Amino acid sequence: MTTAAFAAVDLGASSGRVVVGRLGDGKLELEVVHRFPNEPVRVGGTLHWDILSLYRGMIEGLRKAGPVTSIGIDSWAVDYGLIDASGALLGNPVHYRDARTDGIAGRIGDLYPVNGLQTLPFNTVYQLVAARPTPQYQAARSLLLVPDLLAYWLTGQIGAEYTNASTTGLLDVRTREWSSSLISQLDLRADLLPPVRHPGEVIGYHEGTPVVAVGSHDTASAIVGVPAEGTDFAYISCGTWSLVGLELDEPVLSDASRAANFTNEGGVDSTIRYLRNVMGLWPLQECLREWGSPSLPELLREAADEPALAYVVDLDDPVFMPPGDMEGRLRTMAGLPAGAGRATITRCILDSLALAQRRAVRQAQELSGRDVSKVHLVGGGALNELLCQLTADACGLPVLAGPVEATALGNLLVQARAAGVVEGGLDAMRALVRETQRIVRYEPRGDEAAWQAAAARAGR
Ligand code: LFR
Repeated sequence: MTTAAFAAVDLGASSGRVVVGRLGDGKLELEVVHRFPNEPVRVGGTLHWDILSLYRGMIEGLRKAGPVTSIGIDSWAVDYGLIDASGALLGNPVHYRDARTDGIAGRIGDLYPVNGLQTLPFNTVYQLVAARPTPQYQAARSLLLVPDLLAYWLTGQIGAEYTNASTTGLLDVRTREWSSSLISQLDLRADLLPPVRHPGEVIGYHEGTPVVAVGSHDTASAIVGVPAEGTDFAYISCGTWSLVGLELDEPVLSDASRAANFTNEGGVDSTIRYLRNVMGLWPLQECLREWGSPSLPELLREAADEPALAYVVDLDDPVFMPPGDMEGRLRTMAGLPAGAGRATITRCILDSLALAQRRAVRQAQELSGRDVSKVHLVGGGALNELLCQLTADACGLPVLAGPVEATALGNLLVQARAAGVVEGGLDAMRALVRETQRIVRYEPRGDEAAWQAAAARAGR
C-alpha cells in the first residue's frame, strides 16, 4: 500500500470545511486545513445560500491543502442551482428551509411507490414545482445539485451524482435512473437533469488534479464513515439533522413504511439508506444563536443536572423547521413554565431528541425486519456526551459515538479507493475507520418505563 493525500470539501448547513486525509499503510490521518462559515441570506423575502462565498471558501481551502491526489465534494442534499446555455448561474440557490414549498407536498399525490422517499416539504421535486413558473426555470439549461454545481465550477463538467440525486424525489428507487414518468406527470423538464454519475468516477480536472465523485450527499458519505462491523447496527448521523436508520440491500416500500415516513435514499456501493430525518441539533443550534453563543459545554453540564424527561416535545413537528424564535416555539410546545431557564430548555431539546431517535431506531427495525444490537452515532453530535448517554438510555442499546468527522472520512475513503490506495468494499473502509479513529461507548442505563411514558407525553 502506498501513502497519498486527498482533499474532502464538506459543506454543512452552518459551516464548510476542507479536510486533508493522508492514507496508506493502515494509517488514516485527518487535518482540517480550512473552516469557513455558511450564512444563509434572506433577500427579496426568500432565504438563499450564499453560494459564491462557499465557492471562495472551497478554493481557499484547496489552496491551503496543497498538492493532493484528488478532490471530492459533499454537501447537504436537495438544493440546486440552475445554469443557462452559457453556463452562467441563474440566481442564488434557494435554501431548503425557505417557505416557497409550503403546502406543495400535500397538493401532489403519493410519489412513494416510485421514489421511495420520505415526504419532506423541501424535497427537490417540490422545490421545482414551486420554481416552475419562474423565468429562471424557463431559461435554464441544466439543474445542478450543490456539490455538482461546485464540481462544475472546478471542472466544467456537468452531472448528477447518484446518492444526492436520490434525494431529489425524481429518481426511480428501483431503476436508480431519473423517472421520466414521474417527471412528465408533474410537468417538469426532464431536459434539465444531467446524466447520473456514481461515486468513484472521475468528474474532471481542477488545475490538473482529478475531481472524483464521492457520496456527494453528506449523509451518504457519513454512513461510509460509520465504523460498524457486520450488519446488525443502526446509525445516527447527528448534526443539524439526525439521520436515523439502517443500511439495507433493497428498499422497503410497504404502506407501513410510507405511513411512518421512512426514506430509501441511495448509498455508496448500491446500498439503500433506509432512514428517517429527525430534527437533530437544529433547535439547539438556533437557541444558541438566539442566546448569543453561550458556552455549550457549560450549558450541557447544567442540563445534565436538570430533572430527566420533565418536559418533552415532538421534535419532528414541522413547527420547528424554519429559523427564528426557536425558544418561543419550544416554550409553547413543551408547556415550559415562565421561569424555565436555558438549562431546562436545553434538557428539553436533548430528551426530546433522544426520544425521537429511539422511535426511529425502533421503527426502522420493525419496518425492515432487521434487528440491531448497537447504535453508531457519528457527526458533531458524538461530542455531546449528554445526548449520547440519553440516546443509549432511550434506545436501550449501547451507543458507539464517533467519529465526529465521519462525513469527511467517507468522502476521503471513496476517493482513496478510486485511486487504488484502499481496497475492498464498505467493510474494508469501515475497518480502517474503526482502527484509526476515536470511538466512545455508552451503555444504556435502563428505565424503559420512564422513556415509554415520556414518548406517550410527546405524542409518540
Ligand atoms: C444533512 C442533510 C440531510 C438532508 C438535509 C437537507 O446534512 O443532507 O440528509 O435531508 O440535510 O438537505
